[in-house]
Amino acid sequence: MSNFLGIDASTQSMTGLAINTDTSQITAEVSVNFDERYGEQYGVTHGVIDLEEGQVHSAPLMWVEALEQLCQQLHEAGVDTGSIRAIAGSGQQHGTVYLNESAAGALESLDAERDLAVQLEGIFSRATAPIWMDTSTTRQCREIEAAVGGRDTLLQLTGNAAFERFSSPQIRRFWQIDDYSWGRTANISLVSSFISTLLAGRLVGVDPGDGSGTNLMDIHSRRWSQAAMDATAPDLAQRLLPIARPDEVVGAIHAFWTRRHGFSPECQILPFSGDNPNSLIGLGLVQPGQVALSLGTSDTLFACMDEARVSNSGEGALFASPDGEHYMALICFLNGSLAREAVRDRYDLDWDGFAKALRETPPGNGGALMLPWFAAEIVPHVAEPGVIREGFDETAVATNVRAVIEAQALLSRLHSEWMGVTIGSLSVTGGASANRDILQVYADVLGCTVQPFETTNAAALGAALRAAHGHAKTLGAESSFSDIVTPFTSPPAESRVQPNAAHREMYDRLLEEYRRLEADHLS
Ligand code: ADP
Ligand code: XUL
Repeated sequence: MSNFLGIDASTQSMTGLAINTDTSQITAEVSVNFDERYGEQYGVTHGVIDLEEGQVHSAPLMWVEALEQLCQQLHEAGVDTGSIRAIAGSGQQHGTVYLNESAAGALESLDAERDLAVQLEGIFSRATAPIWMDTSTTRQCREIEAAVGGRDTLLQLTGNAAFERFSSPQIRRFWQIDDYSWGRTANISLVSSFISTLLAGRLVGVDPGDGSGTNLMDIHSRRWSQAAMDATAPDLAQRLLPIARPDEVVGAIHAFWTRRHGFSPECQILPFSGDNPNSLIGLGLVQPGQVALSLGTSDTLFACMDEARVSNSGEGALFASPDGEHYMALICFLNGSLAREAVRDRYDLDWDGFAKALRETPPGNGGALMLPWFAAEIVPHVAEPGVIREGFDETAVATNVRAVIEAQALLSRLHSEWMGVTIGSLSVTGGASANRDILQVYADVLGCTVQPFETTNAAALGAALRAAHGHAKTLGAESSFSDIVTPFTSPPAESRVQPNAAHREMYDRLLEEYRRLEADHLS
């Protein structure tokens, strides 16, 4: 049997997802919720510790406990851990784990008779780990950008300007505020590489996917950049392991896991990556031009790109794809369901009534255009809420419904231009992807097929698929990522929504109108 495991260490929980590549099935999915199990013990709420003044941390020892608990739950769910051939994984991006010089020895000599957490409680030089929700490092962001020669230099070098949540500003701040503990720090892991380290029983480096969320990796060579490290903290190179190849096994699982949790000694560990880069694989985006849009509370767009293009206006993040070859862009529109619900509720509609209004209004909406900033927006940056209507007013119910959806589709087209990809297909996930009338608008505006995609946990699935790919490589089987992901990531053909070619030119013109309207209001 060809069984593989993906582990996703996310903010609020740790998930294990097992797949069988012979039957193309997800065979198990279990999750450890941090608040439920460890809320009191580690002082976490929603998985995090609020240290105030923008400092948001979590507890790495809690993740150690959760990993053992996850194995327990896999057993309870009937998973034969002995049949798992390889494990890859995913971590919330950017978070940093600080280890002292005892870590390597403690990991190597793990004893299967004792709890993991008891054996590892002394390996940290910092008890807590700052995570992606931490916003306390604005000063450090500016210092780092200045030290490398400016924001644009850092952007071109690492793919991203300095963001508060990224690892480099977090590391710099730690060095600045706690010189003593910095001195005791022998190694810095990310959340992803910390979990792979626990499984391998030795220090494992990060992959380029998660490395690109640090502001420390040269996005073109996929190696640590000396200039970025120098701009961050002294002697950082000694504290970071070289970046690992995402598709190359780092070694077998440590004997602790075979003796205590029944894994096979042959079970291979792959480098873990960030949750977003793993989701790219789990959504099946392994060819340039494949794009996914999650229509959730906010709308998040993921794209697979052939080159490392950057967003000069800072509208999106750029990461290396863990397929080892491509890049991914990620942009977040805050006004997603938030805006759709505001319109629905304003006119006392339900989702059926909302869909009916879309069907009853003409594509192009008779020229009515809306800037749908019901709340302050991330992309494009809009500091104050304010909805703008051109060519209609608030009283026209159905026109308002179509205007908000056409605006969202036009915005996703406009603000993905920097990626330089022609959107060939769009997979949609999230609550609003159930609404086929919304999907028809996206298909027409973007001029591509739209396919709804039911995901369980795209990051954990992507990790399991990466494990299958890495394992195939060790057998000398050159299977492409497309071959591996397709059976797991292809929605049925009949669920696809096709674009209506008759509207293409009209939407091309409308895009230009929309560009002008947006520019007028942002200037
Ligand atoms: P999140 O993961 O951000 O919590 P979900 O992906 O679960 O969000 O999506 C939830 C949202 O989906 C709800 O807030 C609701 O606005 C939206 N939704 C659910 N059904 C429909 C529908 N038929 N049409 C449009 N939106 C819908
Ligand atoms: C991405 C980001 C989050 C985290 C947690 O830049 O900060 O998506 O990866 O999921």
